[in-house]
Amino acid sequence: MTSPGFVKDTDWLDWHSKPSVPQFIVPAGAVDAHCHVFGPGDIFPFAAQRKYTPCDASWQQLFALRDMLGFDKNVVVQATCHGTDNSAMLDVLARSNDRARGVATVNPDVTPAELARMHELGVRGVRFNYVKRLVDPKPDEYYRSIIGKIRPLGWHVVLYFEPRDLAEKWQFFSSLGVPIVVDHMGRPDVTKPLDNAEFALFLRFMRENEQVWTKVSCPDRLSISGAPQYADVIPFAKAIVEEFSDRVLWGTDWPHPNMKKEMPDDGILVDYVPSIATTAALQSQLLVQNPNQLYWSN
Ligand code: 0GY
Repeated sequence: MTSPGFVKDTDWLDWHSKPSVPQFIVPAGAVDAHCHVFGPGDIFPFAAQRKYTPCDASWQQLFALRDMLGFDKNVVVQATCHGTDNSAMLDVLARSNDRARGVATVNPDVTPAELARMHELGVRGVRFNYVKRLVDPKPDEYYRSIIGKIRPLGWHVVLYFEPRDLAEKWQFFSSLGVPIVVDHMGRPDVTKPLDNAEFALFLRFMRENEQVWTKVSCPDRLSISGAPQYADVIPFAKAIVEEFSDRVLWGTDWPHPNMKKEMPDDGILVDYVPSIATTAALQSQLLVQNPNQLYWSN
């Protein structure tokens, strides 16, 4: 599952070859709002500056998973192994028959024409990644100049950060002036009590900034207790879903980059959803209304 010319990392775990069919039937129109593609590397080479070399994970495999899990649509987030070359992600959008939207990674040199083409194909946001094992840090000005270019298109910024980054970047993140979507609840440390200071800061960030949304995704990345329940993550995700029901999104994170111990079963991840969105109304907001509003309304 790796193209000639690329050798995946020795500790790389491939995506699950036979995920289970979920017991939970997702509502009609459900969106997997966080997933990626990798290559295939012989068609869409991985970036020279990447921090990992993955297996391939193609649009055909993504769409097959979407259908098997019962989802209607995908939001494909540019994976860091592709740097700022968004070709693989844009190719998925072009093939999706309007059933996929994208989040790109761009640098400040991106031109209005390139952004307009991306918008036409279905891109609705850019991702700023603060996780240092994935990308090298950039100054605030780098990101501000990108925001100046995407604002006219009505796009949002997806932020991927860890708890200490929020404390450090609070002022900057609070001043972006465009909608923000935070990946994986800002990666809370679920070994700490629910009322821990870092998670309280994250809740405050959402309370004080009404344009901030979050993905209650990736229990597999956060959990110590593990599958299938991901019991230690539930209180954190459930608290967010209940307080910010109109600003939450959910996604599989397929093909699950950089999992080091165990590859999650995507069917089990779908079965986790009712434990954090406990009513049909919350499930509908999380999986249908919210992502459709953010990604398919403009
Ligand atoms: C995720 C998480 C990770 C990786 C990436 O783009 C990426 O490489 O997002 C990670 O390693 O934590 O959301 O897929």
